[in-house]
Amino acid sequence: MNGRFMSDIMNVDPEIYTVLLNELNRGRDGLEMIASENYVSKAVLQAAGSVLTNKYSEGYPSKRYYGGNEFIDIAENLAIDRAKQLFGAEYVNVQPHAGSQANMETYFALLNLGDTILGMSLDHGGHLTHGHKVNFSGQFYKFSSYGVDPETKMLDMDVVRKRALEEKPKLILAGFSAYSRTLDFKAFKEIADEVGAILMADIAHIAGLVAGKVHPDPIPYCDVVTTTTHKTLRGPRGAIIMAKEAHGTAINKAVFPGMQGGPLEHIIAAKAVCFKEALDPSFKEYAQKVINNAKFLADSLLDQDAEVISGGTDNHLLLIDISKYGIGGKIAEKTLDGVGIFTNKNMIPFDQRTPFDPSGIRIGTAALTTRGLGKNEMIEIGELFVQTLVNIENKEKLQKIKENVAEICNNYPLYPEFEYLK
Ligand code: DSN
Repeated sequence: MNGRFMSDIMNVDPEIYTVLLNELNRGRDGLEMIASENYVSKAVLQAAGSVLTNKYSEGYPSKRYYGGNEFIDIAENLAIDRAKQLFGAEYVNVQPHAGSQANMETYFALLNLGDTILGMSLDHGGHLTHGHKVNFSGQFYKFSSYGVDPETKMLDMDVVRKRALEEKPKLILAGFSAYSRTLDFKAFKEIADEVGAILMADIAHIAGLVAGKVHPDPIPYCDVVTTTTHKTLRGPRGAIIMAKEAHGTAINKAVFPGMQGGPLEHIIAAKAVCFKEALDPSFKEYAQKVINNAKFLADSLLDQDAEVISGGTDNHLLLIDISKYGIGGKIAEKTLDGVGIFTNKNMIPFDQRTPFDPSGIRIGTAALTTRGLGKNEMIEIGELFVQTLVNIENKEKLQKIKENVAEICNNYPLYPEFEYLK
């Protein structure tokens, strides 16, 4: 992406050009701490913005319903082979458009409608597709749940086992979108075997940490593993499904023609680029730094007497109970946004408030680590985070915090080479 490319958009569609420019500048001027976001490389962006968007490729490599896929097949096979190598998976489908679709397609492949799934309670960190009543998952399948311990706010595998013995699920789901500790996949596998359940992991949040070998590996234990590709894995917005070879045919059919039509081959090419980048030894260093930064940030927050759920983190994210500041998540998120600290409001375990204005703020370190920030900045950001929530009514203080945030941002420019035209 260079100035000339952007000048086409500027001439053809100034309104969209302005959106792109403003979004780039918004990112440049703030600290991206939404735990599910990251900054992709220019190589990933180029693949995602490529001519592959022009092509129909329904089917799979060498078995397409349209001609002219000889180059598309190369890209999709590269994506599959690299994902297999990266995660050590027997089978990979790189076509799911997003994490929700990947989960939907997995349930569709392996279950009958109405079957029981045991997953993490949504209030305790599970995801919408893990059984929320307004989501397809909660409407088409019978979900039951396990949650975190009221004291430690961590998963207790004895409780998971008890729930599995009670519910006799057809599938046990290990995964979350807001839990800051590692999952014991071996223990999940033992429970699944004991009750005769399929074991599925949704590693959307931690895929980059798993790929970087700094998080316990679900692949040896699980029948199926789904993940998005754009969070800690740092690829384009999309998803993949990994599985034991025996499930491959059913999953392929569930993805196409079961749930999807034409695959997004420009995004699949961008996934291939992302997997190549993640196979580079430098990605291991990145993944370790993400975890180190999360721990530095947790320590800084704890030093400011913030209520960090479960007392810390083992991965890239942190959940903060903000009740003690006398505000809800909605105003906290808005005020943090105003000083340039981008986060999202989130339910905390046993939350007494609503999802629209919960008691928690979720933060993560994947994007800031990509941007190059380290220990010193994490310590400072922990202080600025708490100072913002303590001074929610103090405009002068908030302005000062905003200036501090701007200084950090200026020291770590985002996409500095982009020649966006003004
Ligand atoms: N919406 C994502 C997250 O923020 O965790 C999960 O899909």
